[in-house]
Amino acid sequence: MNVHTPVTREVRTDWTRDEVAALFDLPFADLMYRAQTVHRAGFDANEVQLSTLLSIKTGGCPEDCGYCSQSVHAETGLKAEKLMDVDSVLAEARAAKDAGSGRFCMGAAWRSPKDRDMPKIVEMVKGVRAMGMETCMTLGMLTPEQSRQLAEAGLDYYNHNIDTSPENYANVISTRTFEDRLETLENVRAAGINVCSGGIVGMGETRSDRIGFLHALATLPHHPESVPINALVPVKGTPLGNMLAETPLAKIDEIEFVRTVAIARILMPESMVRLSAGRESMSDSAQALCFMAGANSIFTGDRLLTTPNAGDSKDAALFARLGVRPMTPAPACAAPACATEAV
Ligand code: SAM
Ligand code: DTB
Ligand code: SF4
Repeated sequence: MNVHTPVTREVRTDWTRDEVAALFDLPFADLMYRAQTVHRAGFDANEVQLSTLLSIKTGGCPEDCGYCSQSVHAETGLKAEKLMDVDSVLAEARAAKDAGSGRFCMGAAWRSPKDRDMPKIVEMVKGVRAMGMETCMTLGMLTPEQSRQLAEAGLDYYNHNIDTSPENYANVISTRTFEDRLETLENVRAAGINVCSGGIVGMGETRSDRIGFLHALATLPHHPESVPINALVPVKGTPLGNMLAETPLAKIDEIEFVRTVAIARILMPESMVRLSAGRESMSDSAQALCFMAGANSIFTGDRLLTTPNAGDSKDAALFARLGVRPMTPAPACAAPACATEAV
């Protein structure tokens, strides 16, 4: 691949690893040119979609994800809490809507939801949707039946990240497999819910892992509608947070992060690419490069799930400097529930 290879916005699920590797090898300006061309063919390059996160069930998670503050295996001192009540969740959603957010993403520190939790979860989805916001949940692994229940409640998106390459997965998480993740993604897709799936870079992985990670996403039978690209938020007391504290040079180079975003955009031209966790420690210039590379969504507010986020006033200032507008109304939703109800 070189600057003369034609740039197309064709949606392909047959990308080869060699093609992804060739994109990573491009000179930066050529890569940005390709990403911009693909991005501008499908989106308004000055619009960014806003989503807001809420941790509806914090801490005490039995999984051992090496990056996560909420794992019982980590020593982060985070206090485990019970599932929030529906009214408190709806009050937070209302505040997010009033602050201009279009999508409300509710996250739970579970391996998978218990059937006894489902009625409350369903009420949360219905309540947020009734406010006219898009809904997203991330609750861990789902069965086909749980996926069906969430689809029936009107859930627009389900977030379930593949996190890293198949070959690096066991270095990061040992309590489930990459295939377990794919199985939930299949269940969600089969239920007709839009898929949100991405991962984390900056965990000390190799470029080959970043290639494998993006290749795995781009060769799913359907590209995820949303692709969150997180930069690791190093949390003291987690294996990966401790690793970064001991070897600061393992921190991902910002240019390599921007490359990862640009390649996600090129491989999945119709997906929303979200510049997710990690913005708090990123320079404005690096964020601007990510938007130029085709990122067109962020998490707003001053908190992600358990760690700080850039915050609304910082984002408003950045948007003003860049001439970026929040995407309103929310992009058309393809979930079956959207066809029947006004959003
Ligand atoms: N328990 C559910 C699960 O794992 O699917 C949902 C919540 S989990 C916190 C959602 C995602 O957040 C993870 O898959 C991971 O990609 C991301 N994440 C968690 N901790 C992070 C960190 N410290 N830095 C960056 N991303 C993180
Ligand atoms: C995703 O890819 N990133 C969000 C969301 N999906 C659920 C979570 C980021 C979590 C960052 C660490 C924390 O705040 O605990
Ligand atoms: Fe649990 Fe999700 Fe954190 Fe993993 S990422 S420990 S599954 S909350």
